[in-house]
Amino acid sequence: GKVRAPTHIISTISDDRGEEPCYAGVPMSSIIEQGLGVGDVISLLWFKRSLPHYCTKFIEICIMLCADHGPCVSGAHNTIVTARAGKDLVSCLVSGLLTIGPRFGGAIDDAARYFKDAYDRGLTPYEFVESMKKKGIRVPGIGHRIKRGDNRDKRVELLQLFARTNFPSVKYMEYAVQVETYTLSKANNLVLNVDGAIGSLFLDLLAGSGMFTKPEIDEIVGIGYLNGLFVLARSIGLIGHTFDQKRLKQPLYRHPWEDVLYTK
Ligand code: Q5B
Repeated sequence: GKVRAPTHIISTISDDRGEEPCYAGVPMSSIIEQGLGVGDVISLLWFKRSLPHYCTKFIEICIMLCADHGPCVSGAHNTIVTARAGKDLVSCLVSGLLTIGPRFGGAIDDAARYFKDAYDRGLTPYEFVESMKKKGIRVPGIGHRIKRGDNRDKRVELLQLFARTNFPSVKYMEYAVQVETYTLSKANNLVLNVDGAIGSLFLDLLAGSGMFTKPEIDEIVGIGYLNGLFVLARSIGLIGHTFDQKRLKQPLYRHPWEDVLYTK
């Protein structure tokens, strides 16, 4: 029989060798003819399957709602400073992206991990939050610099509304809301933030859609796919901030001395 020389790369998500490129086996023309969108393309390339419409719509809503949050957040600030230093688009983009992490935008995976573990183990919100406090870990997905109990994040409300209307189950999100009720009783800034809303709701999507086995869900949460949603979304805004600064011909940024505490 034929002997295949060992390959150096294994790839399972796309193939460009035929007449037209395929994403997870679905030809490009079929994607266009069916009128599919970015949520469907993400489903194919990240999850290697076609997901129901409410799931792909939810993915698209996450992308739209996280595309930008003004010039003052860490990522946009870095991008603006980099653009004003005269750097190219990719440098401006990555300098902003590199701020995404456990405090800013990159708490979605950990929120999903911790909420899933706590819910699946039957911990009450009190037991969960207090156990995190004992370990000295801030609850991922909880807390915001400007959002408060009396000034909720509209993005979180929109995600919750969509999921309550369209998802078969929102048990993880409702658990996250109970956690928020408890954390808000401690401090007014400890709201469920956009990372926590997406993390808990994606657990509901994975568990409730019937499209994923339990080992697959564990693998997705374990590898950490979900911060990818924020990275992808915020790239849209960071690219926008780059163009904005260049269009405005903004000069080199230098932070004012008055705003630095010089001390020994
Ligand atoms: N405390 C987000 O902190 C922030 C606590 C907590 C228990 C918590 C903080 C945090 C977890 C990570 C997370 C995603 C750093 C946020 C995002 C995207 C964004 C951004 C934008 C966009 C804010 C004051 C007191 C202290 C703390 C306690 C705070 N958080 N306790 N669990 N989670 N959250 N990140 O305001 O006793 O005084 O020592 O790390 O989910 O990034 O718009 O800006 O779209 O761009 O700096 O929305 O919550 O508060 O550090 O002064 O803490 O609250 O221990 O207690 P702050 P701090 P104490 S969404």
